[in-house]
Amino acid sequence: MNENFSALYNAILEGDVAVTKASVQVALDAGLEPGSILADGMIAAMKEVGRLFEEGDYFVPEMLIAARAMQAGLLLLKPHLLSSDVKSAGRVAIGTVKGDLHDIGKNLVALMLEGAGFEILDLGVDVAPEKFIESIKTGGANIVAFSALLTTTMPNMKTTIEAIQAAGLRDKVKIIIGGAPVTQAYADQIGADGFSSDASRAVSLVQTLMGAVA
Ligand code: B1M
Repeated sequence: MNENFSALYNAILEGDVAVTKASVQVALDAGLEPGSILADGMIAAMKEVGRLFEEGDYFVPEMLIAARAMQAGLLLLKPHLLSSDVKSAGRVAIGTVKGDLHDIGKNLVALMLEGAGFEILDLGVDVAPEKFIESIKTGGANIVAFSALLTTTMPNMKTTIEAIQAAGLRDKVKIIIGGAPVTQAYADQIGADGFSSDASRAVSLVQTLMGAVA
């Protein structure tokens, strides 16, 4: 753990919203880089939460309160991660696939894309294929992004691509996928146009693909 962020890290582990917010503010006031506060303080803590869950030391309620603290800290950090003078570079519909309720990673990807000038249609969590289809048909999405955190919900990425194909819309959009269990090999296997392992790589991926759809 990075010593600069021990208070923040521990506050997220304990799910303490007030201390998380205060620690983010202290780090910002000290001039620490927002990207580092996010990666070395906050995401590092969520990784540890996952490890504790795997070890059987944490259960779902602990994961849930840690996630709440993370979201509260992210809200404070958001304006510092976004740059203000960017024009719309395209429209991205993003959602966590059906059956999956994890949204922190998806929210981060949306935040980074927004910061890079993309318009975001955030479809939320547990998103059915029909909702992704609507985002293309009536929402005007150029790119559709799926997130999944569970090995059991990853197959819904494939189902959603098949539904988009069946609706005759596959050649209208680029589809990208991501989330902890997702890999480039899986993206290739299900016919997605791209995969990204993290939020900042998602930005360069979308920029490249927008070049391809523009
Ligand atoms: Co869940 N959970 N969870 N959980 N949870 C994991 C994912 C798990 C790995 C924990 C573990 O066992 N170590 C495990 C999944 C195992 C597996 O399938 N391989 C797990 C499990 C089992 C479950 C439940 C089944 C537990 C249960 O009920 N018994 C249950 C499922 C509920 C459901 O979805 N139907 C469940 C529930 C929950 C909570 C609701 C309590 C909570 C989520 C709250 C919320 O999201 N609002 C939760 C949490 C917090 C986690 C962990 C601890 C943290 C996830 C997180 O937010 N990480 C997680 C353990 C872990 O990930 N190590 C775990 C921080 C976030 C920034 O990272 O989401 O990976 P991540 O996003 C990254 C990249 O993946 C990527 O960019 C992001 C930023 O760089 N990325 C994309 C993500 N989406 C992308 C999309 C892109 C591109 C990149 O383009 C489209």
